[in-house]
Amino acid sequence: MATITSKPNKKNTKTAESLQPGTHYFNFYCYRNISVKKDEVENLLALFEANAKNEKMDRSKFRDILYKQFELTEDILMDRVFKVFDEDNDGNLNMKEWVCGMSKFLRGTFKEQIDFCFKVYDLNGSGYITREAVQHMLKDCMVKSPTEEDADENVKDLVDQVFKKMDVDHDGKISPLDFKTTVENEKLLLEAFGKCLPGEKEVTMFERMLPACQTDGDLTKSQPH
Ligand SMILES: [Ca+2]
Ligand SMILES: [Ca+2]
Repeated sequence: MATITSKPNKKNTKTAESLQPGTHYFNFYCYRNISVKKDEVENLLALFEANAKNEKMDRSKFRDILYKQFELTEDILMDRVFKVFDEDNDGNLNMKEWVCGMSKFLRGTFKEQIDFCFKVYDLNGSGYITREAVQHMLKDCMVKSPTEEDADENVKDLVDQVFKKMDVDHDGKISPLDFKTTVENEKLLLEAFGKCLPGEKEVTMFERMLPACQTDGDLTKSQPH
């Protein structure tokens, strides 16, 4: 059984304090009017360190966490989530990218979630969600059709319907504003092209389990094979 042996250390405390501003994480919280130190960022950093080499987490370790902790399964979307986290685009996550990304991923406001999902669905990073991207993402979600031809036809119909709804300004691509306008009217469309955010239950379970990273706790599920 795998265990994480990262323990609190001064370096992490300092890094955690510098990374906390601007995130949805807390260094302190109040319990019955007593201020208690709650090292949320340190917990996140402990998990990071357990999965990182030379303070960098690679794509496969990150995907492992997405899959095991948050039940994301679509390869293409997991890769995009990684790219959205990887702000400097160097192919690895550093501590800041990890903490800021997790803050939005787990505790993002609705506005942050809209922005996050848009970036994930913008498969080629062009700043728009294209017809090709929608087709690609929806193809995997479709129920198997008897023939390839039927499948293509069904996807095409679906893409047409999507664009009728989401391409608000009818210019043939979904802009951030098109996406925001549509999702604000119909919240369920936030993850219209596939799961890329964790569910409430997964967030609760993850956050409950996270403090175990600060001790010799067992976090088997988040350990890569
Ligand atoms: Ca990076
Ligand atoms: Ca448009």
